[in-house]
Amino acid sequence: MSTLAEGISYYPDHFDRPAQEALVDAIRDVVRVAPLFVPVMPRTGKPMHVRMSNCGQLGWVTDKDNGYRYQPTHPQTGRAWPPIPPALLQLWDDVAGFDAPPEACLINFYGDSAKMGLHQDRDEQEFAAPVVSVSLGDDCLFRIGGTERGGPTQSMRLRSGDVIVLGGPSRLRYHGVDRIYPASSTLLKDGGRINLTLRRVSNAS
Ligand code: MD3
Ligand code: FE
Repeated sequence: MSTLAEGISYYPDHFDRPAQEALVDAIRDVVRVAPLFVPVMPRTGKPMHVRMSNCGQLGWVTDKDNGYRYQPTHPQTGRAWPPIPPALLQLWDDVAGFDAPPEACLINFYGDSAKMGLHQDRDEQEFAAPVVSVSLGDDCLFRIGGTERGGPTQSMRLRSGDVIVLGGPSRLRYHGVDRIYPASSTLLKDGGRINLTLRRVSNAS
């Protein structure tokens, strides 16, 4: 583990190849029940580049009319999200440093040309809990700034199996994904990148 800044712990190659394959299998089981959907931005209805799904008691969704929010059901099927796979609950216990378990696991799927603009994660009530991110598949160029829009940013390449924990004063930093490096990994047969983010949404205390 290396500390990249206050509240940012980086675990390069935390999951070995067999563990990555097991995670992909678990996520494939999730998306069979809770299919990937194309999220659209509030008001404009502009589609995002990634496709998304969730597992856990709550999932992050967005649409034109109702905006960003967490809800217990899939926006298209109306079904409850599948449970978070045990290996990811174990990861949270191992690295989050937060007592209460995660309630949501957001699944982002990036195709070769997908990216995600700089944004803050602030749809949760509980900012004391970190966000735990797992990268699977192709490498990406991840960018992180400060807590104000327009400040300086730093970039780093995230690789399959990497885990990064964003907490403390870094919890509200701007961040995004500038690009994917197509075919940089052989993990996903059809290419692309999966990012999993484990989140505590509600305030237990
Ligand atoms: C820094 N996902 O789902 S994960 C997101 O790779 C999101 O799909 C990106 O941003 C992805 O919201 C980045 C790393 C990450 C996640 C949450 C953060 C970095 C963060 C919260 C605060 C600061
Ligand atoms: Fe984010």
